[in-house]
Amino acid sequence: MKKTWLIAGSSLFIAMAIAALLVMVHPTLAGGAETKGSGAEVKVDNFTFGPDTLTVAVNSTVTWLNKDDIPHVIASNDGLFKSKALDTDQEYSYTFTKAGTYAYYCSIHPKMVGKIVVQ
Ligand SMILES: [Cu+2]
Repeated sequence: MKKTWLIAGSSLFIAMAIAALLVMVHPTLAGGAETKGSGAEVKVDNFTFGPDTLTVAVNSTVTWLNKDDIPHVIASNDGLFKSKALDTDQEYSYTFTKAGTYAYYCSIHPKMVGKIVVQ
């Protein structure tokens, strides 16, 4: 009886130690309390950005994923960020460290426009 408790207790301790270690090693888990949304995705499909307006918290990383079978380039209107030409299933990420509204477009197809609102 006593031995069973000892085994249960030590395996619980090991599980907690592993959990603590994971939080320390994994920055997105550890930073979860400070930055609300740490990651968000915009899908590029059928010549549109989905969603065309995305609202994220400061220090969020936005990833654009190209699901079209033709290349697209993610370029901010003010030149803050610009991807290389993204082929199918390629992605581009940018981390927004300041609040504001960031308009962007596809430099190959300038009619494709979107907005990232950082607050
Ligand atoms: Cu394009």
